[in-house]
Amino acid sequence: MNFKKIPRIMTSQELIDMAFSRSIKETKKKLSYLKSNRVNNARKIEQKKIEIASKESRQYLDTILKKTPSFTSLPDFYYELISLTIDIDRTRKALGALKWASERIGSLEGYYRGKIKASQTKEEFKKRRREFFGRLASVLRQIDGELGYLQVMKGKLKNLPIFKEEFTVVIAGAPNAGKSSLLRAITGASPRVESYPFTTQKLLLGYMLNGIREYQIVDTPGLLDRDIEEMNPVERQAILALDNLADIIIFVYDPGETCGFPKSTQLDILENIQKNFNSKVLVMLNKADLLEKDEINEIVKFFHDKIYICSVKDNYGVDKIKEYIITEAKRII
Ligand SMILES: Nc1nc2c(ncn2[C@@H]2O[C@H](COP(=O)(O)OP(=O)(O)OP(=O)(O)O)[C@@H](O)[C@H]2O)c(=O)[nH]1
Ligand SMILES: [Mg+2]
Repeated sequence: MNFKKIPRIMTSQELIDMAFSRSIKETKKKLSYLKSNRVNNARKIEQKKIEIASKESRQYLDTILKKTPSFTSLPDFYYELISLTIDIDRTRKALGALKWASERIGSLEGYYRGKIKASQTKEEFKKRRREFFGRLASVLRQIDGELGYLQVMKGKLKNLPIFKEEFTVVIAGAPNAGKSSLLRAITGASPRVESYPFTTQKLLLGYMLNGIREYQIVDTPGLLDRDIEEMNPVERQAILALDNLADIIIFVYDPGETCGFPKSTQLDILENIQKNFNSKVLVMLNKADLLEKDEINEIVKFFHDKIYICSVKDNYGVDKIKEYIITEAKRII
C-alpha cells in the first residue's frame, strides 16, 4: 500500500504541453537525417510527431493507472479508513476516465496515421498532424477535472498513517480534552495542539520508546456523545481505530470543562466506549492544574480510585501513564 509511488498529477494543460514539446523535440532528434523536402520523408516526420505525442501522453496516464493501488486488495481496516478519507467511487470514476482517454488517444493515433499514409502532399500531412494535435488536446482537456480530483486524492492518501503490528494504545475523548497533548508528551510526535475543539481531523501516530521496545500510540479526533450513524467521517476514524487497533484505550477526561463539553457529556462518551469496545479503558483526569484539591478528591471517589490524575501541561502524572502502558503491554503480549 504505497501511495507515494503515484506520480505527480499534471493538469491537462501541462500534459498537453509536455506531449507536444517532446513530440517536436524527439522527432527532430530521431529523424534529423531525413530531408523534409522529399514527400516520403515529410510523411514520416509528421507520422513520427503523432506517434510520440500519443506515446508520451498515454504512457503518463497509464503510469497513474498502474501506480494507484487497487483499493479492493487492501485489508478491511485500511479500506474503511481510506473510504473515510477519500471518495473511492469518485476516484474509480476518475481513473476510468483516464483509461478512456488513453484508449481514445490510441485510436486517434491509428486513424490519423492512416490518414497521412493516404495523403499525397506535405501540406496535407501537416494539416492532418495538426488535426491530431487538436483532438489529442481536446481529449486531455476533457479529463482536466478528473486529473484535478486525483491530485487532491493523492494529497490525502500520501498522509495516511501506516500502522505497525505493535502493542497499540488509542487515545480517545471529547474534543479539546488534551488527547494530542498527551500524544506529544509520551512520544516523539508533534501533533497540532490548539485551544479550540476539532483540531485533530484524522488519526495521528506516535511511538513511545522503552529501551528497545516501542509502543504504538494513536491519537484520534474528538468524539461527541452521539450514535455512529450520526457521526461524520472524521469522528468515524476514531471509532475505527478504537475498534480495530486498540489493545488498550486511554480516555482523556477534562472535568474542569475547559474543553467546552460538560462532565455529563464526557461521561456519556466514556460509557459508550466502555460498552462498545472490548479493550481495557484507562481513565485519565487531565488539566488537574486547573482544579481544586477537593474537586479532584471528589472525582477520584466517583471513579473508586480507578483514575489517573494528570496535568499534561505541567508534565504531572505522565510518567504513571507511561508505566501503565508498559505494564499492560507485558500483560497482554
Ligand atoms: N491547563 C491545561 N491545559 C491543557 C492541558 N492539557 C492540554 N491543555 C490544553 O487544552 C487544549 C486542547 O489540547 P489538545 O491536546 O489540542 O486537545 P485534543 O483533545 O487533542 O483536541 P481535539 O484535537 O480538538 O479533539 C490546548 O489549549 C492545550 O494546551 C493541561 O494539562 N492543563
Ligand atoms: Mg487533537
